[in-house]
Amino acid sequence: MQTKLTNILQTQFNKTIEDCTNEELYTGLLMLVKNLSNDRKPTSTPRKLYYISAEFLIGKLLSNNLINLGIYDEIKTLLADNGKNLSDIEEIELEPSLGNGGLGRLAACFLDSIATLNLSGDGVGLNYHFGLFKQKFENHLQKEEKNPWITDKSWLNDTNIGFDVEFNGFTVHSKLYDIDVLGYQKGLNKLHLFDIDTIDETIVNDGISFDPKDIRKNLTLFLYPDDSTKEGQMLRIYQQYFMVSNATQLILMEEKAKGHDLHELYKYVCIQINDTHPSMVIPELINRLVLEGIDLHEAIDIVSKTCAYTNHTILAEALEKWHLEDLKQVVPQLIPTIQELNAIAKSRSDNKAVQIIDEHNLVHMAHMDIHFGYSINGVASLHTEILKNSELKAFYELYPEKFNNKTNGITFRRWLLHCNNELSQYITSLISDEYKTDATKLKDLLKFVDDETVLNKLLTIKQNRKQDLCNYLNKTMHLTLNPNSIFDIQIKRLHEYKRQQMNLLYIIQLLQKIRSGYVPSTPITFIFGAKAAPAYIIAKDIIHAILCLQDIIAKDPVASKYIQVVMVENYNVTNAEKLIPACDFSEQISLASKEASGTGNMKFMLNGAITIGTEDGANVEIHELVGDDNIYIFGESSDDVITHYNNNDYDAGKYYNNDEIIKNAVDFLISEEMISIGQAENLHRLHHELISKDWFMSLLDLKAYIQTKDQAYNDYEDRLAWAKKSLINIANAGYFSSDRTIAEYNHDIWHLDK
Ligand code: GL9
Repeated sequence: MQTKLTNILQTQFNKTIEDCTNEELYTGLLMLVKNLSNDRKPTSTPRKLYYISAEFLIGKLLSNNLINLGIYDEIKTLLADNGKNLSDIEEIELEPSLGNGGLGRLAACFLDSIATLNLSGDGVGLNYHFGLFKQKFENHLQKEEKNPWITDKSWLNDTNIGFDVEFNGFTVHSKLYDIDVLGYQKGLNKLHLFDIDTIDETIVNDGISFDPKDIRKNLTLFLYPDDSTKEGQMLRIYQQYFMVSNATQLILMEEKAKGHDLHELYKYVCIQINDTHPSMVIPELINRLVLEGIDLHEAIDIVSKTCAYTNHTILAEALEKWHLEDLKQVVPQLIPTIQELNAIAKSRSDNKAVQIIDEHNLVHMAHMDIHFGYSINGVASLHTEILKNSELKAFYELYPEKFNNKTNGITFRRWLLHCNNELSQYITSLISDEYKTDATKLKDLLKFVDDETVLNKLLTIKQNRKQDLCNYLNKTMHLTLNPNSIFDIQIKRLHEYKRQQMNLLYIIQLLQKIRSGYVPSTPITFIFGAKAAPAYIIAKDIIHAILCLQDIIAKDPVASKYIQVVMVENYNVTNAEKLIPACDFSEQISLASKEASGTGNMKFMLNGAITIGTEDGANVEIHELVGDDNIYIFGESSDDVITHYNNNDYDAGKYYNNDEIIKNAVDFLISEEMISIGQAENLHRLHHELISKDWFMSLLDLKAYIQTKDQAYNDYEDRLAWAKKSLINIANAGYFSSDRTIAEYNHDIWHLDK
């Protein structure tokens, strides 16, 4: 490697490693990785998967590519020998923010595992120039700024491929950029990101506004933007059609080049529809097969055997429904096909719940996916059960054989080997490195549950990561954290169902307890990281309240000795990689039934944090794996929550009025103290929301949450017992490797190697 790298640097900059700047070294490493990718054998299986997704939250790629090429240690040492630091060079890379959260990050983990299992499977998505906004805090409020990430030195490779995409009245020409996806030790696939060459970046001032008048200048500027306005919704339709029309043309181009018979497309191709954003691929592919001379009904049959759909949420607002009229305005060519599909669906069932076009002329994209896809899966076992038994019950009765569960997973390359190298190496020293390709081998760690040397070492590694996080936050955000405090972390999108507001209320009641004389045994640092959708008012109010409380506690001479609140700015993949390994308590406190799976919960567990959570999403499976003693579970069950919704009998006011602790905590939001540093309007709005609506029932579980957390903090004091819990979590995390998830997708849905 040394010769290869020095040659590149010599030709590019006429310099040695030692003389290069970090920027030059970054460029050199980028070129080295690209060269090595070219030497690698691409995957080739009889069938090929196209994973179409509006989001791929890939994170920075340098280190992961070095790891997957097996040259990370070598390069790190080589640089160090020349006075250079690989982590400083990593800083140069900009993180592409091509996703919102879990759904997009899952797609990125999946690409890593598909390549690692040596399966042919490419991602297809869009090349958003500014991605999701960059979050800034100003006056305790979230501000959105643009987030450019594309530079001339990037992982994007130009291709000569482009297609015409027709909209009502105009055509745009696309341009395809590819990113190589390197599997661990073997496998090479591609992430295809489509763009247009007429995009105009200068239209943008802030991180969210665009000019809706000319789609050709706006189409790929942002990750699907604010859909609270009509313009925002229309732009989403344009983006989605642009994505799937390009995907379809790419697939047909590749299939023809392979000489495959399009009548048998399903034998060679599988399309995974990641949530409902790519659903228009169904009518688009039907139309294009018809253009190839295939009869309409045969085309529908072919597509039905080619497409599979993953559902990622039961939140109704996230399941896309478009007005037929709006679709007609953007893509009139799809309307007759959608109407035909609707007619077929009606002939299969007259149940209104399964219609594609409803009585308000809304087109239900998920319904189209279920009727005309051959598989539908949820992302954790509880979630799939809820789909089958309530949300999509009518569909399950119609097509029981199509439903299946695929519990999410995470790539251990990024979420252990890269982000916690010391832990990974220590595990290797205990049980060999077989767990890197077979994650179930982590179970061998259970031999050491009572080994004090091992337990102490785990505590030391955790302490090292906490110190690393302190240094990082100090350098990047000028925050000072106490490395000897408990790190209690909630990082995820800001949404009421995830209940950051319940965590906030816990902290408030603890502050009040400390002010009346209580002294915690160990100080606690409460860390949050979350972006709120720009138009989601209550979510932004919750951020505001957290930031105000952060200030109040910091200024309180007594309370600040014991507790600190820190809201990390611009939460993203890069800072998740620092936060997760440093965590003691993983907050997974969504209202039961609402979090389809969660994947942060898995990353924390793998890094030895203990979960405090509800019986929701994949928490249920974590609980089953680690047992009652190694997780803190609280709150009402999903069945009871669903019953509350069905009976419409939840009354937040009752909980507020009947409990002093709850009342005092909630009222603190509109106390003199809060209002004097925050915005009265926002704080009153949040207060009012909590006591009158509280749609996601944070007051319902608050008492149980307080008790459980107090117990958990108490247990933390016995350090060896705590380390044992930690070890049991790590040892049982193997199930959540995305290699396992992808092997299941392949075995049950894709059949790529058969
Ligand atoms: C989500 C679910 O909410 C998560 O529970 C799940 O883990 C992921 C991946 O399956 O999918 N569905 C969804 O719409 N998002 C998810 O994270 N949203 C975002 O990514 C913002």
